[in-house]
Amino acid sequence: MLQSDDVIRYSGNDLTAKKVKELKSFMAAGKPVIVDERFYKDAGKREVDVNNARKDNNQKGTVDVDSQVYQLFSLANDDKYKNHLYITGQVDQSGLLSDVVRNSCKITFNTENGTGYPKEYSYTENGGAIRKDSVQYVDGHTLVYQFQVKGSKSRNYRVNLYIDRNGDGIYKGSLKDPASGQKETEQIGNLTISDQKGNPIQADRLEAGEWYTITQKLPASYVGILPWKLEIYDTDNSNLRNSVSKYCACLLYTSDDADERSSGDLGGRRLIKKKNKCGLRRN
Ligand SMILES: [Ca+2]
Repeated sequence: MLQSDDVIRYSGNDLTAKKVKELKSFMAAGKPVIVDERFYKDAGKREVDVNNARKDNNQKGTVDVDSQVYQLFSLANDDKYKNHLYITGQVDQSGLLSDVVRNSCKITFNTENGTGYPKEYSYTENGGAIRKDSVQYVDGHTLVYQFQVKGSKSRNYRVNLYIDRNGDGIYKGSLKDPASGQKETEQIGNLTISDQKGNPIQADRLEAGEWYTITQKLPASYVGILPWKLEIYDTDNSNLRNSVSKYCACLLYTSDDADERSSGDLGGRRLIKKKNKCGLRRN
């Protein structure tokens, strides 16, 4: 971050724009970010010790004005974030403590009988090739989740399910339907959710500590490796969220009672090793 006549700044020293965005979301959820006071001229005024020597030779501070960290550190004076951006030496202990213990939320799957989430895409290899008969597929073209929300009893939570159909690692993106030219979302709408007694539950009325089941039959066009993401968030503060992503695979869908597993060609064209099909990006 240092930049002056005798110091060269390498881009690797900076945060990425994505990381700054994540930290902003983190603070917006009421969580704390702590910054070293050496990056501020005066911690009391929370003024960034900016380096803009190209324009003003007196501005030879520690933080490059063009950097992403400058964007982050400047939030010390932004009304939306300043209460959650702490500067060492000036830390409000009680505020920090309440930020640290602030209620967050978490998805917990039922792992007792292995039905907490759809069967994971897996296979065994034979001489470097995928053995077709070893590939694990989801039964009945239906994704089933059994999960609990860990969170606060006084809050409501919403659940969303996404499938990364174009395999770009981004679950909220949209892609064009080649037939209609229309953009479609990767979010699965109208989730079928029930509580432990089997009563239907709306997606935004989930409560902490209760068990829920999602049983979602996928459209026939959902074939091959399907990376999914199950996400929950606090309906009062959508920045308080948690998600889990995994892979599953669906065979070409013909009919409810067809024994799809025995059909040799089905889905085989799209059997691609995970590392080739899907990048490491996550959102
Ligand atoms: Ca995508």
